[in-house]
Amino acid sequence: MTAYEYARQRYASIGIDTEDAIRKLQNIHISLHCWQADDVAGFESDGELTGGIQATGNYPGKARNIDELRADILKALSFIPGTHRLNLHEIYGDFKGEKVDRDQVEFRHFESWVEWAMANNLKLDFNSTSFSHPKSGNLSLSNPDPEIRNFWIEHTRRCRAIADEIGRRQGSPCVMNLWIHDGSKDITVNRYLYRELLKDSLDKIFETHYEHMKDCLESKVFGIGLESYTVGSSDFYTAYCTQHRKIVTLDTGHFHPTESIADKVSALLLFVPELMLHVSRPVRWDSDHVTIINDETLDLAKEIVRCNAIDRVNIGLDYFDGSINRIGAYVIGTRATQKCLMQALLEPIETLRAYEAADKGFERLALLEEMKSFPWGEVWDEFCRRNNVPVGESYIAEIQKYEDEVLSKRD
Ligand code: RNT
Ligand code: ZN
Repeated sequence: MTAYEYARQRYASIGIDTEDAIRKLQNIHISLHCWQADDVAGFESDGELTGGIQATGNYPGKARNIDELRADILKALSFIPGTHRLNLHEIYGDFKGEKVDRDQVEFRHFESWVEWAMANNLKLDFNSTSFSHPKSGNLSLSNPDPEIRNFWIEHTRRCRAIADEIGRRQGSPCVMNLWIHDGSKDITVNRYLYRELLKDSLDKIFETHYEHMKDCLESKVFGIGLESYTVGSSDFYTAYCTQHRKIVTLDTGHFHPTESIADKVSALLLFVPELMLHVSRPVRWDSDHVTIINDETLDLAKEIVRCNAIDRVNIGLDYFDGSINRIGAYVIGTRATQKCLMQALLEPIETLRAYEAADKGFERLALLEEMKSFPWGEVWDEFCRRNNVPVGESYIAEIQKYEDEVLSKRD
């Protein structure tokens, strides 16, 4: 009997069909964030990263141009089972040496991305970019200066049009995330005004209705150098998205450290159409460490499955660790997210719910504990095998090889 066969029988003994879990996981497409490959630099300018975010580490081999970035993404994907999506930021356009300001960007700057993605069986998602620009300052869409605010409104409107065209061409809606860094470092006495301006900017941005893209809005607690006030807070966007039927983006690093992101899934899905996730691993702050299997990621995956919401939750990653091999970082984080989903899909939910309904607290807790040592890893290995990607740790050597042959030759 193979290890998988044993696992299949063990799960069957508690009424779980591992084949069904494998089928479902095959249909979950993770949106890989393009910005792990180059520490959020992009191809627009050589300017520094601003907007209160920071990629730490100086590991050699980061992608320096569009060809290297694409090669790195494909390399990472070769170690990740399933078919996935790539999440682009506006600053990753194919500008071909042209200086294209953010209020000038057009679909043509992303046409080669769409062609490349289609040739590689990838779908694209999109993000407007408020940071790393001379007009970023501390306030963009909430700036009282009409010239600056209108600049960012125009940028974001154009990004929605680009996302719509991407979605139309790829035959799958392009999910466009809107995160802005707007905030302030110290005590702020005009909080209402900036939020009023942001609300007005959003209303203007969303005036056009599109068929092939989906809007989502991402909140945050604070940024570096913007510690005291964030215009786009969680309350602000929860209210806005509820009122306007927009998608809420939950970045797992954007809440107070003891807040459960998993618990937000059922609360929000009663009021907004869908969720977008930026799965990350905050260490003490929104440090954007590589996602791993931990209680937070597992709880989140379980809540998605328990809410029967796989079709209403768009799962993306968002971390930028420049201190380790960046392709390895993609592989670890994506596989970890999928492994958490695998465990969630193998949960005996009906039995657990029956215990709960009957007030059988001991039985519920005992089964949850026993599930932790069930052979889910064998089911995961089988999933990898069927997808022709390395099983277990064997990708470590392959990534080392890519580092020796390709990454170490950069710089
Ligand atoms: C920043 C947000 C945002 C960014 C990307 C680059 O705190 O998480 O999602 O990480 O837009
Ligand atoms: Zn994020």
